[in-house]
Amino acid sequence: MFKRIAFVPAFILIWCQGYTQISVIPQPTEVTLQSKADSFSITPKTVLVINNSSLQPSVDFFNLYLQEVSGFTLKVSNRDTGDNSIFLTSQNNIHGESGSYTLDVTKKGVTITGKDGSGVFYGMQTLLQLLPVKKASVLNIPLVKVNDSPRYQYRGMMLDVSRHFFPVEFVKKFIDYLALHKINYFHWHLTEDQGWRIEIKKYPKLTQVGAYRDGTIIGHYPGTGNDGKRYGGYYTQKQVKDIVAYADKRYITVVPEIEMPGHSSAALAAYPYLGCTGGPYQVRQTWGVSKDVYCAGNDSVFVFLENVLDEVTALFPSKYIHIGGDESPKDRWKVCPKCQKRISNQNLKDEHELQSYFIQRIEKHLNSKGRTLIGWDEILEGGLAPNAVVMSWRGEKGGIEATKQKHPVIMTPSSHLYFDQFQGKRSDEPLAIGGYLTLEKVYSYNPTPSVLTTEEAKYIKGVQANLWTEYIKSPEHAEYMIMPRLSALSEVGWTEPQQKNWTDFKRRMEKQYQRYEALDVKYAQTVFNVKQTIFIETERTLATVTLETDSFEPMIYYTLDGSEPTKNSQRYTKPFTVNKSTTIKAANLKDGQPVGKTSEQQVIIN
Ligand code: TNX
Repeated sequence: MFKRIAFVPAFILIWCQGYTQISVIPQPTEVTLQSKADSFSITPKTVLVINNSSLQPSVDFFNLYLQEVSGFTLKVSNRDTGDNSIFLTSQNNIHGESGSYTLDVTKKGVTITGKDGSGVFYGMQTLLQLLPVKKASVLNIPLVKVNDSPRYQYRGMMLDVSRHFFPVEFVKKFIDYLALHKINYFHWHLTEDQGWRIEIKKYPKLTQVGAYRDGTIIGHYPGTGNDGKRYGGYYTQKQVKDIVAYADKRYITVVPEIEMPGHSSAALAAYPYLGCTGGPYQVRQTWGVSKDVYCAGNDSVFVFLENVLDEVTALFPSKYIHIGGDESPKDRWKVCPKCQKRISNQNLKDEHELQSYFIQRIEKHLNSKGRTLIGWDEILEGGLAPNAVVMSWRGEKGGIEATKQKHPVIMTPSSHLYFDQFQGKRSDEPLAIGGYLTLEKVYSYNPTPSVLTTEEAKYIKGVQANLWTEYIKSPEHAEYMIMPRLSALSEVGWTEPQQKNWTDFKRRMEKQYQRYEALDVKYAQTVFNVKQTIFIETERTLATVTLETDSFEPMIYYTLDGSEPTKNSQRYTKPFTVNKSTTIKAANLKDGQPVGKTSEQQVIIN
């Protein structure tokens, strides 16, 4: 972080900047601070220079950010005007994979050299993080040299827009957040039991019928009733194209997910012939898993899905197309004459092999269009489709198995990367699906399991976090769930393990919170809450109390008499013991004021 030292020589107050450490997230491969005192000043006179119009998206993003955080923009030129410029160029001899870059800040100017367009973009993201976070017309940045390369080529984040619908404006904001974190895949979960969200011209009822439900359960599943309110929405193909182009300018590929054979109630409600029983079906109003799925014995289901996928591939240039594949019960298939006939005609062993037949048939179609199928790890059951990519969500088991079968894998285990879980103590947090996923736990994740051989490890293509939205109804709540955990994800996907360090990450996050605030992000402040860990001895005569937060160098104060902690209370420095029953109240104070929530815990001693 930057330190400001004030001194007063002869009547004039001069602020001199002293740089000690910088705070870039994700942590780059190599950062060298060239000077503790000198800096380069970006002013409204500084010029952005690009020698190739393909780099325009990087300067456009730079100016959008600068306008938002600092209140001005820079002129863009295609000629180097000498000093006081930020020069962006791409050269494929830069060391490392796609996305690699070098950044060089001298007293005279800045040079960003990317391996490719995305490398330039990421170099520019790093430069944005060197800016002071406040409105000013002179922005001093430290003289640094950065060499940087991503660890994985797939760094993703998923948004479920089906359980709850999010407007185009928010989807774009979400994409901006990914861009700021050097994340390059936006997995867009577009179809579900509770809503079909993408216009398909050939099947208008998918959105006329499938995009709306007549109510939603109240509270946590199974709920305390139904609100009876019609709910829904969808994206037109025009909006989809606009979002794909928006993401493309941020070097983000949008991977659409069209769920099959399960999680398809909305499509069945629109076209009941797609199910085994012929319906009627309902756009689901509760969460969980439905037994009604696409019929695997009916050829017209494949005609339908292939037509849908043809419209989808026309909208999304992504090489990857996600077809879901998760949580598809076999109940209907077991008693469906058409499904049973398919099993015998195709010499399949059981319904798992029927699912594998289903996915392989879809894969053939996608492959014929030059696309690669991604599925959740259930697609392993009954045999993996020959060219499929596996997204491992039920832990790492499926992912590990897929690497042994030489299939590419994206790790997204629910244990570490499901951002729909509570990020702090349940009573302090908004309703969530369950679980407990702190910033530290996300940060600790290593997508390449240590049990893999070097050869197997090559199949781990990357990592993704998911935001399922059963309990997330508003953009503000979605922001709260992803921020700050997205910052931890970015470092998990980008930074080599030997460069990662939890304490230093917490230090760098202090600056990141300021950036969030400058961008008006409604981030969760749970990291500032004091967590109490109490260890009670077997005889219950003594308890050891540890107080900590997920923030850097907290100032924790506590009381044992039930009163609110203030700066005059006991300052916590190390674990302490109590030998009688008491209530421990602890708070994290910044400039004497509490940050985060005060925590309270009762200890019973015999
Ligand atoms: C499982 S993850 C699901 C989703 C739910 C999620 C809730 C996956 C492939 N399926 O349908 O929303 O759990 O955490």
